[in-house]
Amino acid sequence: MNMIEGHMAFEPSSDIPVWNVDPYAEEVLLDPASYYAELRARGPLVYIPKWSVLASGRYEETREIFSDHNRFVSSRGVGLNDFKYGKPWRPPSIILEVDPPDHTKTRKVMARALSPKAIAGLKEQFRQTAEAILDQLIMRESFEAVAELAEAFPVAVFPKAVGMVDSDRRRLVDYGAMVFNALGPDNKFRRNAMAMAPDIVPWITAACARDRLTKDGLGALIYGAADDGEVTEAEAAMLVRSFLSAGVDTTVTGIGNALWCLASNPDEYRKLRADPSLARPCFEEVLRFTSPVHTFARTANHDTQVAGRHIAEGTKILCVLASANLDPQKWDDPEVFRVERKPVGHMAFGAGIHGCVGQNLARLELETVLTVLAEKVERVEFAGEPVWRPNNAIHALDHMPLRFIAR
Ligand code: HEM
Ligand code: OVM
Repeated sequence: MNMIEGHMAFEPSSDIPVWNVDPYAEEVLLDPASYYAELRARGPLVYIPKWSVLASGRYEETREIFSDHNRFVSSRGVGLNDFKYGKPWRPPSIILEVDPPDHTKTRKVMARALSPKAIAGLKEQFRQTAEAILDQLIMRESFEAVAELAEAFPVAVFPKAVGMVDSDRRRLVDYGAMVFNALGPDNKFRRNAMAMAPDIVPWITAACARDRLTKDGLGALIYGAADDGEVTEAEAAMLVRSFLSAGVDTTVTGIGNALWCLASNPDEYRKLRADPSLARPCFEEVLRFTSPVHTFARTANHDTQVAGRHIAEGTKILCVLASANLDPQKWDDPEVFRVERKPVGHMAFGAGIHGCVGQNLARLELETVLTVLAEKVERVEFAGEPVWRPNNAIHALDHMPLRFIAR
């Protein structure tokens, strides 16, 4: 068997166009717009020989693939490696990287811990933290918004919400970078991230233990499900690991990308400032426009078809969520950022049974930051060039000098 990046290499059906592109090349990850546009233009599915994968960049088919967990499974990994053939870099997630019936039980426990009711009590703490951070940034001539706001806010509120007794900002952020880079090929981004594993993985694993969590946090709700016999003690630790895998880098990226959207579109910021109740729709538009997770993969578990094209068992399909969110067949003027758009049906949180279980918490974080921003800040301006950070699955800023002009 001819393997490539841990999955079976294959010849595509003759009606699928072949495109010699590397979606994981640095220049594509840094500035993906033309890759997305050409991917959509070439067809509903394209074959990329470099990694022997299909890619789906149109809205309709990306949604179809994500919505059918029977044909397009997650248990063989949601990156390039097919877990049927190789050992994953870490024990697989027991929610993200499983199918029903395994998924059903863990999803229920996580959904309860992240329900609107469970997170309602976090609101006041989130607001106070956002106010304190923004009050201090407004006093500055300029600041580096990725470290000082996009990272600072989630790292201040999220580990505390989970109930972690000792948090470590650098390790939490770097673990997210590892988890998401690991979904791509064995390129320099993945290798650089994996080099941090010996330091970070043992720290993360230890941080998930019951006795390292307070009794009043989201982590304790997961261990409560272990007490009730819904999951085992070991499964509870794995679900807390899912919080730490999925809950930091995603919201860090969401805040950074939101600030980038608003600094780039001053007229749109003016609308948010005039009506802070737009914070929620503004965040949804940020998600559509700059999807923090640009790509998740699925594996065809049987021979099947999409858009009439044959797909063989074992085929890896890159589902390019960021491209689906810019598809002109679905969205009017997709390349225009509009805070009032209300982009119902965007794919930035996925779709179907694996759709982001943390989305209520992500929305609470972003809504709080954007509301306080609109209340306190007259204008958001670049104070230097924003620089993006290449990652095999995340589209995030590396640094972005900003200036806040107080109201
Ligand atoms: C799943 C995006 C925040 C926890 C997902 C998926 C996406 C996503 C696209 C679907 C994965 C798939 O179908 O393979 C995002 C974005 C976020 C965010 C863009 C922030 C802006 C969070 C937060 C948490 C979280 C704050 C935890 C508190 C999870 C978990 C899953 C998931 C555990 C797996 C759900 C399942 O497989 O059933 N997220 N996420 N996410 N997310 Fe989020
Ligand atoms: C996890 C997880 C969930 C969502 C996203 C993610 C790839 C990881 O359960 O570990 O990052």
